[in-house]
Amino acid sequence: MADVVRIEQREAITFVIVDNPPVNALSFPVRQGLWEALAAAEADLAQEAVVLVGAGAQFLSGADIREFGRPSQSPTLPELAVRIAAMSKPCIAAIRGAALGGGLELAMACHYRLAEQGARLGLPEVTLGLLPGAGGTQRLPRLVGVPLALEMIVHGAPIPAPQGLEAGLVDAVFHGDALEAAFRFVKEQPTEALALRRTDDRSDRLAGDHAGLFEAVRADLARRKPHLFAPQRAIEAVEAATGLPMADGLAREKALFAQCRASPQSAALIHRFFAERTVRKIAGLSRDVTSRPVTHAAVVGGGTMGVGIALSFANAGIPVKLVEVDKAALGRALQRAQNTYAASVRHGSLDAESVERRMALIEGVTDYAALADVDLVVEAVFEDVEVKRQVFQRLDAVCRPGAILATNTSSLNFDEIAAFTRRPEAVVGLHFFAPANVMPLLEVVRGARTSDDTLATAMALGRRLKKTAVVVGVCDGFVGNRMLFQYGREAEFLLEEGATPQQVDDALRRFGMAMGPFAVRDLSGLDVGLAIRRRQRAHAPAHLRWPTISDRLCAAGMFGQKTGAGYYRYEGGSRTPQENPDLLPMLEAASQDRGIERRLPDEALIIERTIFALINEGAKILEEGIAQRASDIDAIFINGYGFPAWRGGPMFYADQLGLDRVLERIRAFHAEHGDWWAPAPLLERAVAGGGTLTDWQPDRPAVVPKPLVGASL
Ligand code: 3H9
Repeated sequence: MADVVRIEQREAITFVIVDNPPVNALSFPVRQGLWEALAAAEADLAQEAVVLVGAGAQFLSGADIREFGRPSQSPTLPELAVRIAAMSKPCIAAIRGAALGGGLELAMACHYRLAEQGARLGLPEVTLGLLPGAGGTQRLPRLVGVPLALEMIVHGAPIPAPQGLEAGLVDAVFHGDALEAAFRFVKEQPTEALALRRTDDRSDRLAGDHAGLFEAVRADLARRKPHLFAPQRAIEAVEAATGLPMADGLAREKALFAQCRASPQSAALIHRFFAERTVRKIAGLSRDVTSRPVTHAAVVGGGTMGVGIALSFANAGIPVKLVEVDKAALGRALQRAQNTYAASVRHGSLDAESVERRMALIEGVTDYAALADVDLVVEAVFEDVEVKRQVFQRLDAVCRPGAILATNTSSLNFDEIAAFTRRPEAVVGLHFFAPANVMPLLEVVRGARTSDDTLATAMALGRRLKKTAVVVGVCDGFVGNRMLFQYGREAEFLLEEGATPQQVDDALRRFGMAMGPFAVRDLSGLDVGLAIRRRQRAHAPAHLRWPTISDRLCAAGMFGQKTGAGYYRYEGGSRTPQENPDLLPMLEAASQDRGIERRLPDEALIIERTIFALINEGAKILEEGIAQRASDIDAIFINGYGFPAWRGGPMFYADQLGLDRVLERIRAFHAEHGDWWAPAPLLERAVAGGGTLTDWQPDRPAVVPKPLVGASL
């Protein structure tokens, strides 16, 4: 038997222990080991019950996702679940940590389930573009009823053990050791032998007419997540449980699972799963590097961004000092924090007690001397290099040696900021995305002199703040904003050529973007980018032509939602975009200035012009070493820019489309629209060599900080 599964016996109980670090995924050797262990327990006449447990922190975290895409090997998970269900001796799952996907499916095939108080039980397959394929869609509704089963399977969120107990998913909740709890459970049963209580034979929780519920869930999904393939198939599978005998239901589940597994969405979502974990691997960082503890933090600047960052710390349980220039500004900042929490209470995502606890972690201060003992400070002041100089020099003077100084700059020269201090090795960029307490992305900027332990500390902090932290090198806009600039520029050019904001936004939303580019600009304020655009233009080659619509709107005082008009009009403080009648004359004037006749582009062209601009810039960023790998760029776009996860991110999407096709269009755009579209050499080479962006490996081991394009920005 494979040593990832071992057997221990205590009296007449066989414990089958899965020990497959790090998370007890059900890889082939585990399945094989389980199969053999079950057979051995069945054959041993002295043994009366079998307990399934996981060694380490998790019970079983589901199928080994790395095996998807390879031919399946018997015993498969569905076979194993059927084997467990048919055991002639009672099987008990004793769950500590996570019982997810195939892990919970095996537990549901068992005759009894016990869960530790803190355990989490779920079927998250839809997050991988799949549905539960080892009987989960048939057994969960039999145990907990159709409404909760649908909820868990269609949305994929795990439930805590106590809720599982209430719902009938588990039979008892325990504290402490799983083996001990299972032993006691068996011994304390009133009859000598536990009944073989098979989930498959149950139908009581399936009773009733659920047609209306299925239709409502279908319609809700179609409205809220219109692109997603797997959740709709998952509904069909659960529906089968209510109308078909077990064996037929399992067959239906198998067929629907196969459809999902073959879908491009599943490939993309699995890519996303690994991308979000691979970001933690920093090439060139010695294994000996350890992160420093961050027990006390500070944020300088109580604007929207600074407060959002302070809230992130408080949400993670880290005491944070919020620095403002005077009492009045501090009062406004703390009020902003309080208001944000009050909104969470209104929406039901936080209770008043948690708010009180978290607010108590935020201490407002106006004197930098209060920062003498903090471990890390995040600067979030106005984007002006002189202001930053003053802040960093003061921080450098008051903060203890070894304290990390981080900047949230999104557009200034990071290395220049680090050089304002006598500790550039302890300076790192922490580029949060607004609203910082909500958005899951954190770009961690590694400057020319950032030390390895500073970087490791920043990455570990990102994880504590529950962010997807991605290391990026220094350049104008880092990874995300630099790529977004190309995307936005093309979107604006499309307007000058004849499109309307609505048309472009709708096309990109149908493509799957969370919001269209013009709605985003109106939300963040067109004036925000004005200074950046001016600076970029001053340093760009003179022959490049720039779009003019944003500037025309700004000149007319239309900065977006905050002024009631921008690319759209917003009536009476509403956030609902309506056509802005003042825009059309600007669009016409821009077209006239360029001497072009306005014509509506088709949707495919809108997508290619914007998304391929992202891809081309992404390939340049990769080659420059600003991002470590293509999947890091994908993680950035999914977590920070509303790129559809089910397309896997822009780089994966390019690979899926075929890089030759992408390059052909980029070359055509280059010929038609000029140098903005100069094809990335990496793309040219990947096409010539038949490679993909996802598989591309840099020649050098780590993110190499690059000097900024142009002079000091
Ligand atoms: C399924 O079960 C299908 C069935 O219905 C039907 C089949 C027929 N496989 O997340 P972490 C790796 S679909 C392979 O940082 P944590 C992960 O890549 C499956 N590898 O840990 C990382 O590797 P590395 C349904 C996996 O403690 C390392 O483990 N199940 C798997 O923060 C640590 O991961 C799921 O979707 C896996 N299943 O969180 C559960 N899981 O160190 C997916 C993890 O090289 N897993 N790895 O970067 C999770 O949600 C979390 O990993 C878990 C632990 C909560 C378990």
